[in-house]
Amino acid sequence: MGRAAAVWYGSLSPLPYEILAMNGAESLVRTLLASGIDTCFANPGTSEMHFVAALDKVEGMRCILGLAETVVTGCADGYARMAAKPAATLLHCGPGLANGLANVHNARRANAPMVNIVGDHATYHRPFDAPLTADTEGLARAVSHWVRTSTSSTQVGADGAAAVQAAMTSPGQIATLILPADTAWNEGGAVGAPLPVPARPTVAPDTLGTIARTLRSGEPAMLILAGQALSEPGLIAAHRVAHVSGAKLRTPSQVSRMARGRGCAPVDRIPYVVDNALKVLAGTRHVILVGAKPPTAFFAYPGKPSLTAPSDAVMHVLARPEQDAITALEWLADELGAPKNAPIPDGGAQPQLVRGKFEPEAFASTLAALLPENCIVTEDAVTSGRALFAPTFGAAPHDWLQITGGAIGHGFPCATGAALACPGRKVVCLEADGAGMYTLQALWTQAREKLDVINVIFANRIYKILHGELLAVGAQPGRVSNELFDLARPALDWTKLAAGMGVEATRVETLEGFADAFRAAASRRGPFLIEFQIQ
Ligand SMILES: Cc1ncc(C[n+]2csc(CCOP(=O)(O)OP(=O)(O)O)c2C)c(N)n1
Repeated sequence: MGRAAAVWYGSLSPLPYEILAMNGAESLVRTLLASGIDTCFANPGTSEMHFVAALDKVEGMRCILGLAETVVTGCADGYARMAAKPAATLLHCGPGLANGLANVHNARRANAPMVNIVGDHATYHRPFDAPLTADTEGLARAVSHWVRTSTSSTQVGADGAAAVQAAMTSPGQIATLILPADTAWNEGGAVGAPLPVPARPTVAPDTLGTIARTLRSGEPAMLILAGQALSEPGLIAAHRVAHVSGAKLRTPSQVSRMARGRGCAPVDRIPYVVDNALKVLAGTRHVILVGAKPPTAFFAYPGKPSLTAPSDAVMHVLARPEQDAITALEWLADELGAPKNAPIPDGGAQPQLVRGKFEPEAFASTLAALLPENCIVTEDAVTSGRALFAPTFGAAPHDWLQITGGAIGHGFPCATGAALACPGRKVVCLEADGAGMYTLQALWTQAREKLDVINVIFANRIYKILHGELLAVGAQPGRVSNELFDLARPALDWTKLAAGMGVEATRVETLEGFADAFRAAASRRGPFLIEFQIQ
């Protein structure tokens, strides 16, 4: 292959080096690297072979194999939430993308940026309707903010740069680039220069003024905080607003990422159970959304409302998810005359280790006492996670990531991606056993990459939540429902499942056993799994 002058596509000036003549795949790898993407979670097939070969040829991209596509996409979500930039995923044709959709959906709900590269049949092969031919664009559109199919190797670099730009656009978007095999293997590739990312839009002064007046009225108000507002500066500013105005603070039932622990301003979430959510919001006259959506029940239940705020409450938008919520909150706090150092409420009593059987509150206190300083918690613990949020405010400082889109099977891959994004931090993955079975292959990736993750499995051997949901929708339990919600026949053995994927594991049955196992896992490096038999 002869040498050629660097070929650039885009408006920014080229990097000061010469690039060999290249195919489309190589131009894409170089484009991603030039745009700051250096991690690729992958599960490739034949149509992606040239992209894989390009990854071999070009240095700088960390490639991580996931043994199921929903592991790949869940890893990219966890990575993006912690790195605040996208990873690339590499997926195989429509079916590979389809396997990964559930966790792309969760990422989308978290406003996590993601660049999916989906290989597909060569353009001229598509009309023959070979077995893997699918409506790849259609599948991509269902979960992506931006979708493009490259049409020529000469365009692939520019398409890649546009995909990164779309993904990085506030508040973080899903960009899916479909790469027909011939656009990857044909020569003529040109590296796409990084495209400028639009700045976060600011909140209009009129909006700020209106909300300041509303808060001055003294009528009962609640700020619902999400996204950027749940970062440390966002929470401090929100607390100043609450301190001076008397407004209440809450998060939605699920948070994509929240700074928490001792010294951090604690804000509890709106409960999942509709009746409890209605109680929390009762009496609120003004609901002020800060990067959040109007509070909505997770599901409809006969006779219960969809919206959980009082029907006569006025809905205000202080900041849309893509807007600069931190500056808006700080402005509001200053405008209302809040002291800069308004006291931050503490996170409650010092957490204590508790002994005995698993009980949600007792476990929460024990976990709070054990969480390592500066750890990252990923939570997909379903019913076992319901009591964890507030009692862990008094733990050591940490970040808390939750499943945001309700598609269970998020915790393991999210933890895996977060650990890759933050190699110096311990990750604690709280996973329900039913949810864990969707993506347990992520344990293998943790072992392979020697990631510092403590996985805690709540082994109740049942789809517990569904027993409650059955009654909540007004249906009656019976033989079939009991059978469909049962995971005990045969019993899942998580210590063996983990061992089979190279992750050391132990089983505990008491809180003191859990504390011992957790401390031991926290004192060493590498992945570990604790199966907490709770039933
Ligand atoms: C992708 C996906 N499939 C199915 C469901 C429906 N679903 C919700 S919770 C649940 C079972 C949860 O059981 P488990 O994870 O063991 O938690 P537990 O209820 O026992 O706390 C299922 C199947 C879902 N939310 N997402």
